[in-house]
Amino acid sequence: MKKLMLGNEAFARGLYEGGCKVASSYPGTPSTEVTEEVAKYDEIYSEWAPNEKVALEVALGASIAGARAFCGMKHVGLNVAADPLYTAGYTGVNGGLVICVADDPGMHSSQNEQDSRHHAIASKVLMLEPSDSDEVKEFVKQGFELSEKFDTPVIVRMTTRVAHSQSAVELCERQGDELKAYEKNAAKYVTLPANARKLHVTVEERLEKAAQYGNDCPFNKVEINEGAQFGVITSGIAYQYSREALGDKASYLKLGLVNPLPVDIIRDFAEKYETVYVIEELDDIIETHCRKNGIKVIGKEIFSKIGELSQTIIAEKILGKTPEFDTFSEPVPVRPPVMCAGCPHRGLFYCLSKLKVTVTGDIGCYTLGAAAPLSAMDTTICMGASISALHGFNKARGEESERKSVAVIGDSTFMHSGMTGLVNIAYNDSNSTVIILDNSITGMTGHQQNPTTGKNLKGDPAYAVNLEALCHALGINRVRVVDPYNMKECEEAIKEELAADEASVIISRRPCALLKYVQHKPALKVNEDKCVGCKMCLKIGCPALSVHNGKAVIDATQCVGCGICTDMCKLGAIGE
Ligand SMILES: Cc1ncc(C[n+]2csc(CCOP(=O)(O)OP(=O)(O)O)c2C)c(N)n1
Repeated sequence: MKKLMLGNEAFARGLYEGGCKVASSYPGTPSTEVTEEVAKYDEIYSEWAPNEKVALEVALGASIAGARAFCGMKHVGLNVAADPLYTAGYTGVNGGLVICVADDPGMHSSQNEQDSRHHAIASKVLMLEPSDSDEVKEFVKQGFELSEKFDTPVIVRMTTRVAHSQSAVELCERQGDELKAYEKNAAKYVTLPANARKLHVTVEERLEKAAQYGNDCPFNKVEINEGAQFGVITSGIAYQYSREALGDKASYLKLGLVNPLPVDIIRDFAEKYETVYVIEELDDIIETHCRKNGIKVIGKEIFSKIGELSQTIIAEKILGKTPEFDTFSEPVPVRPPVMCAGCPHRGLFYCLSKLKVTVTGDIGCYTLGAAAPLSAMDTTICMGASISALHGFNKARGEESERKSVAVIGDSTFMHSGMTGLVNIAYNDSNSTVIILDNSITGMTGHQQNPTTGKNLKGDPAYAVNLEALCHALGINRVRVVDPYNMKECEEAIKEELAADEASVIISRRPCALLKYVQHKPALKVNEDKCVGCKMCLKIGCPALSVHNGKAVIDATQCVGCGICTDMCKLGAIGE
């Protein structure tokens, strides 16, 4: 039977069919749906871990115990999980271990554009790269076999377009879910230097063998077209773009096993053509491999390392012509991301903006506090960095900075990697003020549960971390809770904690306005007789508010009656 599936849904299907028993992940666009789909299969134990390092360690533990296991994340998540990854390459596996890493060329929803193939090369583990949903499912399934055959974790690299596009997938039965025997094997799993030195030799031998295997394996395919004018070496979504742009004018070497890269099959293919292009998104990894092996190719001298490729780019660069497409006659309006109407982060950010404090920010919906008109953020680096960067900022600039700087971090991000920064503040004694924006959900990635929300991945009741008690336990005496819909209370709390002579935490607590259980108030209305069109209400950047013909207007389809704009209007022109 065939079914139309998103790449991420097909990934989950591959895990199911491949006999996966344990899955542990941390959300991150564009990888999140893989684990959400896995949760629908009762045969697989699945969970959200607090971060990617924990998730990979859980999956590796399950693999060593003899189960086929999985762990999923976005590209930057692999940086967090890099520590266990690099050593997992040495220990190898027992049950097959498949890791999903989803790259985001074009940075649709990411803070950088790193190419995860570098991690596969550096950690010396195998990497597969599929180019449509059916291939995703097959590669994941076969990834377990490959993992067990070569005794290594196998990373399946997704990119936004593969993860979030649909194509037909052939459904098969589940197989391979028998638990393997676990036998204590310290030489393999205890990476003391004496063991690790031997394991490193094994790793190098394994890579050699896998590169040989790549010359004749189901993942790497040659497609010869009679009369082709040139050859194209490609992988992943770039293969689809190339096929569409160049059709039968080219022959193709489509690489699915992208680490380690084979030599012979590439050389044999390249020898057939005078001109050979390497078409790959982001970095020049296949191209450099070719050059290293004396194979003449054209790559990044015509294609950029920045952003996504497309059919148009490939046609323009290689054929010198722009393909014609049917387009909408009206241009699609630009919709920059904004905090939603009723977002609990808004009131707090307005206070920070009004008080002109320096804000070391973090990653979540609240990063939008950096955008005008709130413009209340000075830094955003990576998850967790707000708290540690504030500490560094304060150590560098001393009391003058401690009195006017705060860190802001979401509840999920605090659980992910904020706690260690807070313990550092307590331990290394800076008078820093941290604001935890507790909206009771992982909002940015689409409402995943986390250890503070009281629910697990399946939505069942779970232990809920008490943030106040946790902050106390980490060494912070001053911990207080405010309601971000109450701007007066927020402003006073921020002023008091900045004036205090010790480190403090303010928990700004109100559930995300989009959560199903949140009851909304009726939409607010503007009293046109009182409104003078001063635009004070627009300073909070609410998408439900605009000014037409000199009067404020509230879009009743968006307004949830949070009342922040009511507080902004000194003339009392906004109310129920
Ligand atoms: C290392 C890493 N993993 C995952 C992500 C994807 N991501 C971006 S923000 C975020 C969490 C946001 O949740 P929270 O901190 O609760 O803030 P909210 O969006 O709810 O305001 C995640 C998982 C990322 N950017 N970096």
